[in-house]
Amino acid sequence: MVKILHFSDTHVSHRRYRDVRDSWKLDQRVTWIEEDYCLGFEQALDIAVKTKPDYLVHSGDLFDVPVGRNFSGPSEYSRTYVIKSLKKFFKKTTNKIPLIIIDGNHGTYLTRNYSTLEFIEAAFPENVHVFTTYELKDAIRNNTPLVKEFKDVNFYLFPYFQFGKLENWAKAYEEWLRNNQQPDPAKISIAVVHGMVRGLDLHELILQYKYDYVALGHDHKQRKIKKNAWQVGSTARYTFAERNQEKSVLEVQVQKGEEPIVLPKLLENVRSMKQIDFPLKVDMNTAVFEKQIREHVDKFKKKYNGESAVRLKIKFSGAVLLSNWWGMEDILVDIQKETFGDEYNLLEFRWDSGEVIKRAPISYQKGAKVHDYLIEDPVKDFEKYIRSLSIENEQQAKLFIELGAQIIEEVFKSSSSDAEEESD
Ligand SMILES: [Mn+2]
Repeated sequence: MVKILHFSDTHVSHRRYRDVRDSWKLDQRVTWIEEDYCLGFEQALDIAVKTKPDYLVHSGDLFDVPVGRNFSGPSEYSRTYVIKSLKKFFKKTTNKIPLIIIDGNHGTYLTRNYSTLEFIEAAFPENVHVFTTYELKDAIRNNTPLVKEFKDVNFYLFPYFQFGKLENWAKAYEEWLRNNQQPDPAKISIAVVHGMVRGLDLHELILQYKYDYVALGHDHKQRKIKKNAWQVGSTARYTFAERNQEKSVLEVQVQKGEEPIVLPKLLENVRSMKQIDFPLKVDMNTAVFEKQIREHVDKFKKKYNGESAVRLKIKFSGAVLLSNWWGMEDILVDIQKETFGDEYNLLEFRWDSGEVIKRAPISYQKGAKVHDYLIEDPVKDFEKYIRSLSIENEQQAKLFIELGAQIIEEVFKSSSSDAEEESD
């Protein structure tokens, strides 16, 4: 039997810049939110010290950045935190527990053959075994295995790769998988994978082969996929979709040819995230709106304390007059400013009106031209423009807005990482 401790999606160095209180945990060093992801990483290591696994396995997205076209790397604070935590961990466990880490979709430089995991391996060459996306690409090109062999166990590594995006990639990936990555029938065989969408970034064969355990990452919600395959989930809440999730890591006892015994180990210190669902009505005026928003927000009226402060989001639905909405947004900005004072225990205050139907006011319904818009936020401006045309068919209007947004995104695409709901 081998015992592993499985964790993933630590997203260390996740930082938020907009709609958050300007509040440092350590002055000019780290904010509370950035520290949350450091803590998630460290808590997992603390559990590993207690449970003493034979191997520690991280299924990807150790660092949050770089990601996609955002080329900024992890902060010096976070890098140092990771190195210090690992140093402590290896010391407490007398260098006996190897750490295996694969690349996720976060933490690698998209068009460059470099991963942020490399400096970790460089710091602990005896203890840390890193497998990067570009090593995977090399393995596919050269038709060679991506396997780490130990005396008692083989690890089959599957760093993040969207093989399903192109037909010839899918073919090459499957061929490589069949030739090189099949479990050894004589040895405990564990697959480590970053991916969740079958046929796109998670290959069906990985779930079909008789691995004794499949350690999955990428999905932030913990779930059992098959009796031998688990998504462990993230170590800290990341998007507001995770607001009600408890977080844990998995102790897994793996026996050759038997169903693994999987024991979740709860992470105790996880930041609270709350969402208020707020339906809007076309006849709602700004005074009523302000009163109702304040009633919701007043529930967080409590002396500010970074340790327990809440991340809050208001999710709007329904329909509203565009002219009223502009006033409502001004009110939200004012309330946001207030809640970032010391009388509210809030760390973040944001709102999402993406699904709200915004109807143009009468005065805007004639004579609008597209070049009057597209100034501040081209996507939002284009939506305002389409709304100003007062198209009766809502589906058609939405289609125009979506198409316009896609085109503008392509043309104006920024490298900002601060989109509200990012991918896992
Ligand atoms: Mn991911």
